[in-house]
Amino acid sequence: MNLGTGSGETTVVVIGAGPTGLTLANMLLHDGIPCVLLERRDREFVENRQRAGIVDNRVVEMYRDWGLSDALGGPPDDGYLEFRVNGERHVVDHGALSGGRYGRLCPQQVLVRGLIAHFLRAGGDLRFEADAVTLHDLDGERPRVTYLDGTGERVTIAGRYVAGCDGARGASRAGLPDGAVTTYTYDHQVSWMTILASAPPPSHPLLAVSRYGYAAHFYRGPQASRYYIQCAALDGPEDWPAERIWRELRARLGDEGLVDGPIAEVRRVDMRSEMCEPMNYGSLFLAGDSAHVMTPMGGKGMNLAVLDAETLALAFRAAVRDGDKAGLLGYSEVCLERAWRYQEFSRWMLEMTHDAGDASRVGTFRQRLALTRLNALFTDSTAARNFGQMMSGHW
Ligand code: RFL
Repeated sequence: MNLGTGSGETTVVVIGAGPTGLTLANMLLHDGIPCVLLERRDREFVENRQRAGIVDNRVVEMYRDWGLSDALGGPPDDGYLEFRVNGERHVVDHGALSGGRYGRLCPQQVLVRGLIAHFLRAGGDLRFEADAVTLHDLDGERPRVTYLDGTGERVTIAGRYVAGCDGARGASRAGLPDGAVTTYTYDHQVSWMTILASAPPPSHPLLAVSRYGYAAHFYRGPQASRYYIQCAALDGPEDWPAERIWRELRARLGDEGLVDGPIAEVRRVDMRSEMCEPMNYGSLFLAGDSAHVMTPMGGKGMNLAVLDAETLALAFRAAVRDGDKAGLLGYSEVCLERAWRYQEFSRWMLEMTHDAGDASRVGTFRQRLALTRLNALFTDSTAARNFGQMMSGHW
């Protein structure tokens, strides 16, 4: 049988070159464990996909420990987060509250570019435009992955393990047999318009609680910002022309002097969470967004995703080098415990920042609860310290 050019054998087939797959593949390469990384899109697309913007301290330390610090760009995060409550400023110094643990303002596409460069420099096997990726024989000891290469030729890679790092709608989840995992989904009943613009970033990440609805403003580069504006569930970008965006941002941020700029992207994002249990089936291990989706609130999705990659890399190292499978057996439990903790944090912040502003959505009772929660963050040192620890990723 002609297996196709590029067909062959490896130890781990990693599917998806987002932050999770690239982190895992770099760690495997570091440990000398053969792997092939398959990505559906082309390199330019992957390197320019803009999403997250903050790498927390725990993840900064993780990359340092694996010799991957060169993949991180962007300035250090000074550890300040501003809550603006109906125009009133409250700056929380979560860096100090976590004991001096600072992250990086590193946009996701910058991290992805850095991880790709590191992997290729180290001689990694990364195949872009791998179409129709399909998983086979996952319940045996010799799983295979097939795909169509850029010329349309079918390629087969046999491995010992498959790492599904291809997001919630990738081939890995689709390749699971019915009933292999249970998926829990939750609709938070909140939607945002997310806006990317060439406009000055704020001096600190800024979350605005307001009677007009939630808004936020984040760094995405020296002259680039991301904004979030809470919007109606059925709104589309066409309902948000530039003039409305800047008017609403000025009202919600309580800043008439907010400097605007050319808008590059307007998109609606619905706040949804998703959890898959367990995170493995046979020789397949899910990691990152393929196993759990968080809302962007709290900025934890990417940070959580790449922590899965490290847990899995350590488990593969023990299994492949020493024949010790305990890490793989415990992988799902360890990751799920962390993921539920992050989901809880994200939901806690979502309620606090959205319910405290506009009482017409949740009623006055819940508004008061949310304001009490916010106030505790500003006045209660234990609550503030807990928050600082979650922000840094150390808890
Ligand atoms: P990714 O980044 O989706 O990468 C998956 C990769 O797999 C590829 N792929 C396939 N490859 C081969 N075959 C297939 N069939 C494939 N199907 C898909 C894809 O092309 C892609 O390259 O998942 P990964 O690596 O697990 O990383 C997860 C993060 O991307 C995600 O958690 C964050 O972006 C979430 N997130 C945020 N996280 C934070 O930590 N802080 C933030 O501030 C933050 N803001 C955000 C966010 C997500 C957002 N979106 C997507 C709603 C803001 C937004 C707007």
